[in-house]
Amino acid sequence: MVPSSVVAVVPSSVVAAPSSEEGAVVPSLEEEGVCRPRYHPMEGRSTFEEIGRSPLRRGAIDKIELLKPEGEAMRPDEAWGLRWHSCAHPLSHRYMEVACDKRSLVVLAADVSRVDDLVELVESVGPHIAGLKTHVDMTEGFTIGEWGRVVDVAKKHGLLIFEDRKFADIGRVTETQMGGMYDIRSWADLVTSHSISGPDIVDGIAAAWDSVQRIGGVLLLAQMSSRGNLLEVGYTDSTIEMGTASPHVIGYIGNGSNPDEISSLREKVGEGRMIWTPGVNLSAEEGALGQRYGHPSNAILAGSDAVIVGSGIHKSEDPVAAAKAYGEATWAALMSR
Ligand code: 5FU
Repeated sequence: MVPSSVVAVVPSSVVAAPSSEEGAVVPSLEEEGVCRPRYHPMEGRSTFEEIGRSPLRRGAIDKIELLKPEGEAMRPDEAWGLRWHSCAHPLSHRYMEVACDKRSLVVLAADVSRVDDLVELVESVGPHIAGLKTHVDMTEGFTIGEWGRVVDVAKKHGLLIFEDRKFADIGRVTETQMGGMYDIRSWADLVTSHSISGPDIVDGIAAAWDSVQRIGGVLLLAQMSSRGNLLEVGYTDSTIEMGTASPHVIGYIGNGSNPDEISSLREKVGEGRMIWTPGVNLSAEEGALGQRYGHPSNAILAGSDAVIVGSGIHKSEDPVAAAKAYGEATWAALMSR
């Protein structure tokens, strides 16, 4: 797998961030230094690390010819305001740029079990989405070679690939689970993790990416959308504390079905991390097996940066029209917040 060349512009004054025990300093984009989050296996600590200085920040990010919906792309700093300037993780900027190019804050939850169907779905809705979320372990007859087709089609449409693995084990085991038959470390840009086992899980994930010379971002589950979940306010607060201390944590999963919960999460998280929200559907009825839904516009207005939409798109009679409708609703909400 080709090593990632994704970088971000951050102030050089905060590049040598302290170890995760001390809490990492979260950089902002006020100066033109280029850095990436890095796990140091020998020292067992994580820092932001300067890797050069360049005025050509956009040029440093993988260039991909995007198939875009009609309309002029907006400059991401204008569209995202403080979020653009405050988020330090390089992949957060990549996501925000793609969202501007596509005029969509939709991450497709591609919950289909055949690679052929997955590729066809992403190929068709690609121009209207900004990210691709997978559950690789639902793939029937998985082979890493076939999975390469999913990676290719995501890249073709400029999409970050987000494996919603919801890791929850100790750091060492999680590092191993990033490899194995699915080899998540070699193709996923983002993964989800629970915080239940403590902060070392994040370094375990980062160590796995480091071992294949890639960087990635972790979304910690601070809230969930499912009925009766046990992620109560105290747990959410501790999760944010854990995330704030690590340069690898790009942001949090919030409950997209409840704008009040999203607003409260945003207030606690501040501007420096992403909040991505599942539990979103244009027809906000109850979903299957305890899933709850809210409206995409409300989620974005409440402070979410990406709505994660599954059945609202892949179960629709016209997935392209549905993806377009979700994209338009989320973009309009971003423009008015
Ligand atoms: F962390 C979470 C959560 O709290 N709720 C979720 O629904 C993740 N999800 C994922 O979002 C879930 O695993 C599905 O892949 C997706 C939602 O799919 P839906 O069809 O839009 O309900």
